[in-house]
Amino acid sequence: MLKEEMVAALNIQMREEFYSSYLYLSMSGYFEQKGLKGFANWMFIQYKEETDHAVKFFNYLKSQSADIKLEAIKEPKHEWNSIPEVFHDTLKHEQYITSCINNLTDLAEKLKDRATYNFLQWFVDEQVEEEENVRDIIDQLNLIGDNKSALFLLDKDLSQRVYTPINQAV
Ligand code: OFO
Repeated sequence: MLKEEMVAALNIQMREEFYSSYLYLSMSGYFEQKGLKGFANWMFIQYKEETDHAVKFFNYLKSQSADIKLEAIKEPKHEWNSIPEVFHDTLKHEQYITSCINNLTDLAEKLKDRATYNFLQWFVDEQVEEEENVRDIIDQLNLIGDNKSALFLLDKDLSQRVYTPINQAV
């Protein structure tokens, strides 16, 4: 059985994952509006993955017969000044999520909650990959600069990203 402090923290993290999905859906809408279909596709898949992350927390809480509390999700930003700004916001957000996961891991250690500690390891690995993916896009955008043809090619490349559902089971 999970300790109350851990249940509360996991519920908060479930909300943060839903907020991530909300934020990336907002970014996808922004790119759609700009006619950047590939960027929009990349962000739309990001939205779906974040929803999967939230459901993974939901299922874990459920498996532990814990109290599930869906909290209000704040409104995400919906206007950006440039493509790089969107990805810098994305990286900043993912770094924040990494710090949340690390704090949860610390809490699991403090409470000697081995089950939750093990459950969180998937997210620890996932965050490394998430941050790396965003940094790669930022690097490409830096190389591209004002080159419209290169931007067109990157948009084409990002349109190839395909959604692969994660295993939501715990
Ligand atoms: Fe982006 O990994 Fe969940 O939030």
